[in-house]
Amino acid sequence: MKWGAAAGSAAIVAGNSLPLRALANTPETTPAEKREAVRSVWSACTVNCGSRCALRHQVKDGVIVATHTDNTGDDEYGNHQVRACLRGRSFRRRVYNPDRLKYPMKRVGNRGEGKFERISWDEAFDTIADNLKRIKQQYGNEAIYLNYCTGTLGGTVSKSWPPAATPIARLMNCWGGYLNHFGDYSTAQITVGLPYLFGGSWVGSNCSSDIVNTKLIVNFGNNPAETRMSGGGVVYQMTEARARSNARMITFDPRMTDSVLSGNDEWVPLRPGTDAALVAGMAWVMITENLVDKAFIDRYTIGYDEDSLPASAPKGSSWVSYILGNGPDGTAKTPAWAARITAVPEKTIIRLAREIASTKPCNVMQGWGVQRTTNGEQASRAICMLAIMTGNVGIPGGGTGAREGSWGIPFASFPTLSNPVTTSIPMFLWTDAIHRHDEMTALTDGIRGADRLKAPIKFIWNYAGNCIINQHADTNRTHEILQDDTKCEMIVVIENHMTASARYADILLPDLTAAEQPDFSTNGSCGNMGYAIFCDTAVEPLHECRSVYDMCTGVAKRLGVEAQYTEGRDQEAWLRFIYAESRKINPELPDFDTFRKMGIVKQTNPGEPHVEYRAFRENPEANPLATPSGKIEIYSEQLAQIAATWTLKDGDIIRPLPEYASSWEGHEAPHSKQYPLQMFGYHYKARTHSTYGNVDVLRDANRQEVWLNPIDAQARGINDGDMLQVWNDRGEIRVAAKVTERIMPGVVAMGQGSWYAPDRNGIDRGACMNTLTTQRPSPLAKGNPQHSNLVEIAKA
Ligand SMILES: Nc1nc2c(c(=O)[nH]1)N[C@H]1C(S)=C(S)[C@@H](COP(=O)(O)OP(=O)(O)OC[C@H]3O[C@@H](n4cnc5c(=O)[nH]c(N)nc54)[C@H](O)[C@@H]3O)O[C@H]1N2
Ligand SMILES: Nc1nc2c(c(=O)[nH]1)N[C@H]1C(S)=C(S)[C@@H](COP(=O)(O)OP(=O)(O)OC[C@H]3O[C@@H](n4cnc5c(=O)[nH]c(N)nc54)[C@H](O)[C@@H]3O)O[C@H]1N2
Ligand code: SF4
Ligand SMILES: [Mo]
Repeated sequence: MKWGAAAGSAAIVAGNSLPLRALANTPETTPAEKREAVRSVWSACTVNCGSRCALRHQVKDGVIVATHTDNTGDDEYGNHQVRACLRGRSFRRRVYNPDRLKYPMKRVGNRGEGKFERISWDEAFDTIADNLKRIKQQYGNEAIYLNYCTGTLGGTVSKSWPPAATPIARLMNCWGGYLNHFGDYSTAQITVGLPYLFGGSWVGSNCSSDIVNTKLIVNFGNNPAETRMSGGGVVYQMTEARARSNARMITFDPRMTDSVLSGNDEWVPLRPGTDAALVAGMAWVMITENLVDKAFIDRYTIGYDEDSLPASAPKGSSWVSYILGNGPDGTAKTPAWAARITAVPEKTIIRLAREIASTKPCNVMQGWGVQRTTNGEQASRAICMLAIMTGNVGIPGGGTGAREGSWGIPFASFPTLSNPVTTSIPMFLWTDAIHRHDEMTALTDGIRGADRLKAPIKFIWNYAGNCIINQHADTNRTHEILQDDTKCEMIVVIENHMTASARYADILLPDLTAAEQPDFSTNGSCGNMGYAIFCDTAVEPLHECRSVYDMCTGVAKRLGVEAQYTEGRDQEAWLRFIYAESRKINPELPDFDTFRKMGIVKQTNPGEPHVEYRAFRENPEANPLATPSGKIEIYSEQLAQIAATWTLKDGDIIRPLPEYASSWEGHEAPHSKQYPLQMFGYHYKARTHSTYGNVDVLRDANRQEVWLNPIDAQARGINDGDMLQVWNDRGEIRVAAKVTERIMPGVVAMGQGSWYAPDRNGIDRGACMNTLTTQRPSPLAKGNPQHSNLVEIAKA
């Protein structure tokens, strides 16, 4: 939900007698296109970049010759065009890519070796169905797993994430179900962490359009200029809103990001994984200088000081006690203390704490890089403490400290039925569930819906994802686990391209791209203007490729559930059905054929931009939060309980307060002497994760390179452009150097998502970030700490 209508913002999806913006703007073929007899076909870029853009494929003689974007609306904010970035505009280079899969194949060599043999669709379906039946009989449906796959999460029938919303889920649900997962690689730690503060299942924040009401933005590692690049997306919303509010922005990030370059006012670099220490240092200033909004604290929170602690909490366990050094650790979290940990100067901490406390309203926000770390649950909660201490929660121009929210156009989804299997695993632990399922319980590994995992993963459906190897942590370890095909017995990969993960398939099925099939695409992170896109069939299916819906139908037939699966509908019939359902919940939508012609329908959220927890702020007694106390729980009894009962590894920290916790893979870890550089793989404009990574023009324009500070470069005799080796105990990569002051000393960074390409010695020439990351999960969410890595670097 968080990519569209953010969950928790149901109120804004309610009433919708909305003006349709685009009715008057049906797309027209330009005179130039007419002369060349070029057809313009509406489609969309459905990848997982958090945005979602309209594309108009220009088709001549059955071939896409160019791709344009939205031409409806105008340049006016609020009626703006949903313009695609360079990735979407290069869509045809994915359709006609040399890596494109042409026909079904089966593995003939070892897993990962990439040796395949062409087979027929019948043989592919038979093999899959036979193995499913055998595995179900031996291990039950719990042994069948739908892997995390976001390649086309922007589709409706072709949707690849969340697993429960996919056509594969519908197929498995007709036949006894599948092992599910919870959480995601994007937001595992923050999703689990913040509800202990605010309650509910997902904590959002004010809509990005609400920044018109903001005086100061305090940004922890949010980089919309790179991660929300659409013309209908957050970067545009924020730019326009700030142009109206003149809000100053302070960004805390180890890297001077593109967002900092394009309109930031102050960049404050800090060591990765130390945000919670910075917050604690600022809290010390606010408390000792009497700058805290005590009226807000007293009415809306518990656990701030000793008087508001719940009865079960020991003495000295309040936030104020922790900050002032009256808690169990006895350490005052002074700006000097915070400066030593974060590398942010003491004077800066004091100055910014005063500014943040005295400028209202102030929007404290965070990206998700902060929490994709070993202690991300703690760090994400700590950042929210700034919004809480300053009383900015629940007011226009303020925010919760979480990432910005978005409104979404009401639209129905593909019905996928319900899953009879209730067990689910943290998505990051799928490799563990292959080789040590018998150890995995609710208390050791956070298994949900059951006390323990009853069966190992024996069968993996991987539809539109590269997490079999590229995007999952520790490629070398994953490779080892998957080598033994008596453990996980069958991997089915449904893909467009021969990716790193496709090489690990036992059965590899060639899918259609979004340009070769009809579907709908709705609502990226788009501020106050939601939209739906009709993706039409621009060109006929290439080669022997088939749609995922047809593939599922083929397997359903062999499992004896074809009638339940299809209900007599083909893909177009399903689209008409879903659209009719959509018009029931959104009567303003035009009829199906008009929508098809229009291509994009835009609707604006009626009323003011969404303010998270507005009702609670207005009347907390009548509208309590969904926490046990109904208030913001700075001290969480639930977390105290978990900390006391779960089995944790050495160094794993779960605390009732949003304290700073030193990382077992951070600058204070013992092995930081051997590997002195902190490294993370940021989300890079060159690609959406690994998707578009094989488009040559994009690759040439955005090199794969590792950023390092001149001080670290000089110490190692490295010059800009040198080829480097980067390594730790988990693996080694080769990548070019970018020597730049845009990154702080002691920290190095590189775009994540580059294609894993190990040579004969296992050295990854593709410079995939995950050759260096760990499979050890974070303590509470059991999430992916893929931004917490220690490495060493030398000239190759
Ligand atoms: N080190 C590190 N690793 C990370 C992250 C990080 O920050 N650092 N980020 C994590 C995050 S947040 C995420 S969301 C995951 C994303 O991980 P994935 O969900 O694996 O995303 P992609 O790498 O884009 O892989 C999508 C795949 O789908 C394919 N695809 C695209 N369109 C279609 C289609 O229409 N049909 C089919 N069948 N296939 C299609 C693409 O070719 C591509 O191989 O990565 C995670 N991995
Ligand atoms: N172009 C492009 N856009 C994308 C994606 C993509 O792959 N490419 N992926 C999409 C997806 S699925 C997701 S989940 C989102 C991810 O969105 P995010 O998770 O927000 O993106 P990241 O680049 O991982 O992190 C944002 C910034 O955090 C900074 N950072 C790293 N560690 C720390 C830290 O400890 N503290 C602080 N304060 N900052 C830190 C990094 O410099 C980085 O620029 O992006 C989406 N958008
Ligand atoms: S990658 Fe994202 S921003 Fe770029 S065109 Fe696709 S949906 Fe739009
Ligand atoms: Mo993500």
